[in-house]
Amino acid sequence: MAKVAPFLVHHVTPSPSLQLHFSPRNASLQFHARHSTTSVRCAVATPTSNTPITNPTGSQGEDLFNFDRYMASKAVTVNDALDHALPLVQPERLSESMRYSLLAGGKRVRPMLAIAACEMVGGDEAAATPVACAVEMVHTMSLIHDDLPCMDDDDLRRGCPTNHVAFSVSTALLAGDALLSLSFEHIARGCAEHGVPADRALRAVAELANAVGTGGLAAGQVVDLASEGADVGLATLEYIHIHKTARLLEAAAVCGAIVGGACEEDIESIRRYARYVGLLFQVVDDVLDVTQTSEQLGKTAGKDLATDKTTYPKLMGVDGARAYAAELVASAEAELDRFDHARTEPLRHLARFIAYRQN
Ligand code: GRG
Repeated sequence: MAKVAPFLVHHVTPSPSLQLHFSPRNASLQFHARHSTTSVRCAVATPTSNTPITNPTGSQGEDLFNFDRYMASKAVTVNDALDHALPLVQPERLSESMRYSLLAGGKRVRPMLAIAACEMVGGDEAAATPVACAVEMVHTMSLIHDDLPCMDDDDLRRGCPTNHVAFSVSTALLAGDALLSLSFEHIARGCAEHGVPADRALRAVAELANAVGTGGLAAGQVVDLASEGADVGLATLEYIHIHKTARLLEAAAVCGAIVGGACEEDIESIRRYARYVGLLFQVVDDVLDVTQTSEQLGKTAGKDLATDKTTYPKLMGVDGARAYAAELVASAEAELDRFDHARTEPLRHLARFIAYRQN
């Protein structure tokens, strides 16, 4: 039924030689951003012995580039911009519900991808912020909908009751819908305000729209739901995750590159980088589900096992999934070799951050 993306086929068998064991880096960071009505707390967790894959170089702290500081500064920018993008308006129940999930302190990985890609190709943070926020709005919508009783039926997200538990199923559904439409409005208005040429804004809208619908989230979710209880193989699993997870990360990076004025070759390298990172994200997510607690994850842990869901650890074993993740980091970083090395630091570190994250 489903096809594995051609450029990923050679990764299906993980290489045992990549199962390296070095000390993980030991860095942690917490920061708070105070918003008009909502307190947002984001944390970069300190790796523990349950690290999904270990960092073979430990290099995140060794060079001059400080990824923790970069990430914290971008998250503050994005949280402030999201706060301003979504004021409390009438009817308050709808915007409260949207703000509840949007400002609930996610890792902001997708916005950071957009901004870092834009900066790597010579654009600036301000130009990328509207698309970065738009992608986070889409991501938040997908989380709200994913948690609904008709989908995953979850009651814990980012350590808090899910949107439909805190509000109601109908309000959560509408909050998701409203976030989706706000995302496109935000690109149109925000790009114009920041002097992003209209043709770039239009291209970013098309890229993001494709990642939401038949080219991404909705397609992946449909195949995922249809696969429940079935004996799913690696090709279908890869299809689901490339669409459900990787495509939105890809759109984030590509939209950042587009508004930053990248050439076609650079956009395509960034697309491949982000797709590897997106798949990596899901492989790590699957490993975390079986190695971390609900408290550490801020969502229900062990759910994949409990529901007998097909995951990378189930198909490859936990060590096999870790080795596959290590290969994906290497492939992602290789896509950055064509760019000036210093400018690639944020995206290289971001790939490693996703690989070694704890939640
Ligand atoms: C309504 C058109 C339409 C589409 C929605 C529900 C759905 C279709 C798709 C589900 C997509 C989904 C929830 C995929 C999982 C992606 C994923 C790994 C989420 C976790 O991302 P993190 O770890 O979360 O970045 P935080 O909380 O840090 O933002």
